[in-house]
Amino acid sequence: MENPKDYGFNSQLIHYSGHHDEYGSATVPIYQTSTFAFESAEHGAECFSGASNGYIYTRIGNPTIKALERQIAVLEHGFDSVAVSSGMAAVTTIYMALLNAGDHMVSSAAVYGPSRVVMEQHFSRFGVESSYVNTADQAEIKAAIKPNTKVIYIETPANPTMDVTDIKACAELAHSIGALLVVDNTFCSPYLQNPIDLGADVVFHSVTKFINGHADIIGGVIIAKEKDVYTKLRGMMVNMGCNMDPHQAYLVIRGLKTLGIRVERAQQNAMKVAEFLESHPKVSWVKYPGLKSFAQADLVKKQMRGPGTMISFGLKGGLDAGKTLMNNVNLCILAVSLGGVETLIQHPASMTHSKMTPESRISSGITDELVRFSVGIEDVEDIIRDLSQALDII
Ligand code: LCS
Repeated sequence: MENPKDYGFNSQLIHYSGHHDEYGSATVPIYQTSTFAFESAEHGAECFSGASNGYIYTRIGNPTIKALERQIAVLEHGFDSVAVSSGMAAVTTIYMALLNAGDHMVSSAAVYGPSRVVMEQHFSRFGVESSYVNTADQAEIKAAIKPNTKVIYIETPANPTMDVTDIKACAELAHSIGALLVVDNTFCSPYLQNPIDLGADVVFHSVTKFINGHADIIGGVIIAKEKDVYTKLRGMMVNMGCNMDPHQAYLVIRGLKTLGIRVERAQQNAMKVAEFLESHPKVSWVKYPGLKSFAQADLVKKQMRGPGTMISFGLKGGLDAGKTLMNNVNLCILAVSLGGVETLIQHPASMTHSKMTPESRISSGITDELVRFSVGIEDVEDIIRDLSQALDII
C-alpha cells in the first residue's frame, strides 16, 4: 500500500483501513471476540509488556476497531486515534485524561449540552474548575484564562448556535500558556475541517453523526496529534472500559466510505434549504455558515472547506410556531441527532440542551425559539415542499 497521504480524501475513505488478512478480504472483517489466544506463556507476557504488539483483549484493542482507528487518524492528520463507545465517552475520556483536581478548563458556552453538564455538575465534584464563554470572541477566552488553565475546549461550529471559533487563534493562545487545545469536530467531520492542521492537540467526533452517517450506531473517536497525549487517552479508555465494540466499528467503517459524497450532497441541499428559509415571511432569522448573511463568513472560509449541513433558525411566533412546524412535517423526522442521510428537525431548548440551566442556555444563545435542522441527502425539492406545507399551517 502506498502512503495514504498520497491519496485524495475520498480514496483514503475507501482504500485506507490498513487491514490485510490471509484471504485478501476487500472489507474489514468483524473480529467478534472478547479475547485472543497467546502462542505461549512467553508470548502472552510479551503482549502485556509491549515487546510484542499482539492483541490481548478487546477492551484493550481489536483488529476491527484498530482498522477504524488507523483510518480516522489518517483522515484527521493525527498520530493515532482511540475509538470509544459514544461521543460522550470521548468527552469524559478527554476530561479524565487531561484534567486533574485543581485544574481549570475554558470552553465554548454553546457546546452539546451534556459536554457542559458533565463538567459543571460532575467534574466540579472532583475539583475541576471550568469557565464557559463565547469562544467566537478571543477576548472572552483570554479574560477567562487562569494560572491553572490546562485545557481550552471548543466546538466549532457550535451545537446548536452555529457560532464559529477561530481554531488557529485558540491553539496559539493555549500553547502560549502551556495548555492543550481540544476541538469537537463533530459538526464538520474531517471532510470539511482538520483542526490538527490548525494547531489543535486533540480532536474528537461523535461518530454517531457524519462519520457513520446512517443513524444506526452510537460511537465516538478521539484523535491525538502527539504520541504522549495519545498514550494517556488510550490508557484512560482502557481503564474506564468505554471501548467501541467490533460490530459497531465494522458499521462505522462501512458508513465512513461514503462520507465525502454524503456531506457534499447534504451540503448542497442545506444551501438551498437555508435560502428558502431566509426568504420565508414566517422565519425571523437563519444561521447557516453558507449564507451571505452569516456574521462569521470570513472565518468559515479560513478554516472550513464548506458550510456543512446544519441550520438553526427562529420563527416569528417563537416556540409555539416552532412546535406547530415540528408537529406538521412529514418527510423530515422529528428527532435528535444529526449528520445522517435523513433530514432531522428538533428543538434544542426542550430536547438536546434541556438539562442545561435556563440561565446557561440563554447566555449561550440557545433561545426557546431556536429550531435546529440537520439536512439529509433526500431530493431537496421534497425537503423544501415538506417545510413549506408545515410553515403554511402556522
Ligand atoms: N458532540 C457533539 C457536537 C454532539 O452533537 C454530540 C451529540 C456529542 C458530542 C455526543 O455524542 P454521542 O454520545 O451522542 O454520540 N449530539 C446530539 C444531538 O445534537 N442530538 O442528539 C445527540
